[in-house]
Amino acid sequence: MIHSFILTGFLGVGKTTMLTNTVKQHFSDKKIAIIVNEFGDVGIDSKILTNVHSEVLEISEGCICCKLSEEFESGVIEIINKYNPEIIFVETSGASEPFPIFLSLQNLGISVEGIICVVDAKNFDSYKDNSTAKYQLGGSNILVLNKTDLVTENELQSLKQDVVEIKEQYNIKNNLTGKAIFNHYIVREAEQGIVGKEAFEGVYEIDEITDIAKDYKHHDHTSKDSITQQVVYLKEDITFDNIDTLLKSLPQNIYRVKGVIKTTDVPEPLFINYSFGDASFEALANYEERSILIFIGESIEKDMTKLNKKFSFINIPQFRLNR
Ligand SMILES: Nc1nc2c(ncn2[C@@H]2O[C@H](COP(=O)(O)OP(=O)(O)O)[C@@H](O)[C@H]2O)c(=O)[nH]1
Ligand SMILES: [Mg+2]
Repeated sequence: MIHSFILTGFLGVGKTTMLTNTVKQHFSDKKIAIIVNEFGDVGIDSKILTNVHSEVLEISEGCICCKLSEEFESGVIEIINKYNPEIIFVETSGASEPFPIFLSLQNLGISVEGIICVVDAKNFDSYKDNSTAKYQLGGSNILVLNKTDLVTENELQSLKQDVVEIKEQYNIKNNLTGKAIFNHYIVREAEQGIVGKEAFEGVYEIDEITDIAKDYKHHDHTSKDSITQQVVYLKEDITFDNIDTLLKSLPQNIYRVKGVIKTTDVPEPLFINYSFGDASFEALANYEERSILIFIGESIEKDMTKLNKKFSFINIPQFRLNR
């Protein structure tokens, strides 16, 4: 039987980092395949991940939890046929809930060993009121508090209380019996997504939770805090300073920016990873395409109009990755 883990957690909390830094180490004796569905991704995570893992399939667009279950399921079948993996890791979009993906995997006869919710210890307060973030906690059974390097011990303890409180409140329940679906859950701490192997072991008996969610109600993504994206090309003569200015000028409701940019003053193309005010840059060889950025956040339309004017972006309204 094929086993699987689902990685959930809000935008930019460190899911890909965990896949890159931990997973391969713990499962070096197993054949692993990875499926990534970063919200509105432009194929960037998979570029990073394929440096570490050879079997990466990207489901590139939209939110697998609501629209794409067919595409997701056929993607899983594709990766099984191609690589015959023993374990599949699914990194879900930061804007989706894990439970429908859990059901899809179960439909395909794949055993789900754990649903890992990565939490950003530093930025949890900025996103904890988002309804998707709450359901991500409620729908998981392994909670990993990541980015612990960015908070004090006291902050970490109070964060843990907040997280557990929300977890308890949003813990998904069997509609028929009213009982919690996960008989127990664990909380772990991590830095750069590094967690011990025990976090992946024997958290609950999956058999207990088959058939539970026939009436599962997917919550409404069109609510006011639903998450949207905008993908843009950049003009060619941008400098590194321009990018810096751009990132520093972003409003708080734009949580996440990713992309690959070519500047006039840094020789190599740079992979940009921005979340909640912090940006990291990584040189990316072999990127031949145009500079592209994706902005993700809540109600970002007006802000994007302003940014578009200021930085002369070229909007790509219906972005699709060419595969
Ligand atoms: N300081 C710090 N930064 C982290 C940690 N984990 C991830 N990051 C950074 O957070 C950003 C988002 O991480 P990523 O794994 O892409 O998030 P994802 O959207 O959940 O997949 C990247 O710039 C990472 O380098 C951590 O433990 N500490
Ligand atoms: Mg990611």
